[in-house]
Amino acid sequence: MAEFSFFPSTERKTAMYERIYRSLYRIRRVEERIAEVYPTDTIKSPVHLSIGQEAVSVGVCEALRPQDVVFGTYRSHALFLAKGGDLKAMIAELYGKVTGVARGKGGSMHMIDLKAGVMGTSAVVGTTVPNAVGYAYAVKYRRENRLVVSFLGDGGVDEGVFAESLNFAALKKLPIIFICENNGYAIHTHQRLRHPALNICDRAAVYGIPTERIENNETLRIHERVKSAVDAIENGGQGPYFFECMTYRWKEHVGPNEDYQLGYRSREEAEPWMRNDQVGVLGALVEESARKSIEQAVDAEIAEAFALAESDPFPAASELMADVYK
Ligand SMILES: Cc1ncc(C[n+]2csc(CCOP(=O)(O)OP(=O)(O)O)c2C)c(N)n1
Ligand SMILES: [Mg+2]
Repeated sequence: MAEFSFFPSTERKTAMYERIYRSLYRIRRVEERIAEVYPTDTIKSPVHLSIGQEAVSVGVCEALRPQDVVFGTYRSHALFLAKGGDLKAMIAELYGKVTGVARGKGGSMHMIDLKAGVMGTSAVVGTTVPNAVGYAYAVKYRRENRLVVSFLGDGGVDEGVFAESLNFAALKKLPIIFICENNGYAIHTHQRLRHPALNICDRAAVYGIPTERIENNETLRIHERVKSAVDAIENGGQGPYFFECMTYRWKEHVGPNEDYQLGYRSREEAEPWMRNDQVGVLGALVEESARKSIEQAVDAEIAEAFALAESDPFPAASELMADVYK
């Protein structure tokens, strides 16, 4: 894949670092607030937190244009926010309120914001991969100026539909970028116990798709590499591209707590990832007064979103069967 080849000016770099820091900090604080509120049982949805994995969504979305669209997994708070999804509607959804993204009926795993290009996320592992490929097929044949990004976990690779989708995307040379967030685990099962060969890129490469594994969860590196693929497609090149982004989930699979006591993984394994915390790394690249004003504004925005979600109404009982397809 071509090396990334633009050298941003100092002002552009400062603005970019501030934007990326704001996005990382905002996602982290939103999920920390969710974790704080969760034990009160006012949030009426299971929550799969992305704390520790924010770099992937933020690095990728910084490379996208507003018209580009994303499809995600049930662990998509970070993706939803990084792509510009409406924070108030997201939090209201977690509370089951009618002002939520799915009018309170979808919960945390079913995020959507069509205006922002978040086309949908799903509780069923692997299902949004063919959705994204189908969308990319339509984009190509309607000659639309946009591209599609399909997020999946290392567990999504275990679904048969992964192979079918990559095959079709490669065959039709679709404008799609696959982002596999490899956090090493599907629930409590390590990749070593599921895959005889650990390099997921090798699986995508058999379809002739250009692939790249990005180690170390570094936001700027992820951004730089994905931007080169976005630029290549934008400049008339063909997709798909496939990135395997190595990352790590700090909290339990589902819920607000840590789970190192369960024994399927150790805190020692997590520590190097925590030392490389991207919120801190990017925060150190932003001048202190700018950083403080970003943090103040974000904290106020989050407080308002949670307060509104608490006071907003639940859907009326008469809405129970509305928008339900069977
Ligand atoms: C089709 C299907 N099979 C099984 C499950 C149960 N399940 C929920 S999450 C999960 C693990 C997925 O792991 P991964 O894709 O790596 O995502 P991560 O949780 O690590 O973000 C499984 C097997 C499911 N939701 N859907
Ligand atoms: Mg995983």
